[in-house]
Amino acid sequence: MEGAMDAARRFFRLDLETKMRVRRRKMRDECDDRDNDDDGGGGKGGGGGYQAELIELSDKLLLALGRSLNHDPNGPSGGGGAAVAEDYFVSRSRKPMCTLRLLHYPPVDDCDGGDGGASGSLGCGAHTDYGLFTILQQDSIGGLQVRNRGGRWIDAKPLKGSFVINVGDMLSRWTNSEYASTVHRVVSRGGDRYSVPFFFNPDFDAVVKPLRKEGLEESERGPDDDGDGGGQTALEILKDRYNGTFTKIEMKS
Ligand SMILES: O=C(O)CCC(=O)C(=O)O
Repeated sequence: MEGAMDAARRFFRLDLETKMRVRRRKMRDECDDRDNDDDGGGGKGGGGGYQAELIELSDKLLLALGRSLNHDPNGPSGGGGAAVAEDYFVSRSRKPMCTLRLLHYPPVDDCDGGDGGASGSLGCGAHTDYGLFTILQQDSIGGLQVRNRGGRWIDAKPLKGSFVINVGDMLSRWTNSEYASTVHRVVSRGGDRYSVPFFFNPDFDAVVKPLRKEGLEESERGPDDDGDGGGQTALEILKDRYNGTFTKIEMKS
């Protein structure tokens, strides 16, 4: 873990010209083909050991997700919600689209305005992540906050050796909001802050459609009860979201 954080600190100390030479890959090229791993363990997505370890952790999370949604329709609760096989998500994430990002929040004078960020400097405004989930490593400075169901901002205090896992919009959509997207933001605490988010998405061609509908028998569903045109692939969803974001930026400038 610390190696990745050190890499972030080293990277942001480089001069601008050197940093600008680092090119982003296309989303589709960020797949990590773990079934055909011919590059020494880091996967085709690169990022070396740290990314490979995060993908291993992601597999565990995917299995836990499947397990948690593996409701037994004949069980005491009568099922309810989605019903999927335990390996539902893991089997659709064999070549996941992943992005490892290094972030630096330079210090700001204004800090959080004394009101927890409502009027002061936000390092990163309130948002939800687009994808399935994000495994986030933050340094000890703090400032990350998540919004609870009551609308209150709660500090996600840095705990040594821990990750924050944020549920993304794709998982929320897929699970019919059984897992709700995590609304989060970063308020400035004054010092330099570094974080390393790892955005995890399933295979580019995984079809994402609300599970409850998919779990129903055809006869219960009605002839065309999808409402979402049969679902979109993960890549289509991400492209739509990125295109939406970039359109907005262009209109502002
Ligand atoms: O830096 C952080 O702690 C959060 C980063 C974040 O929210 C994001 O990159 O989407």
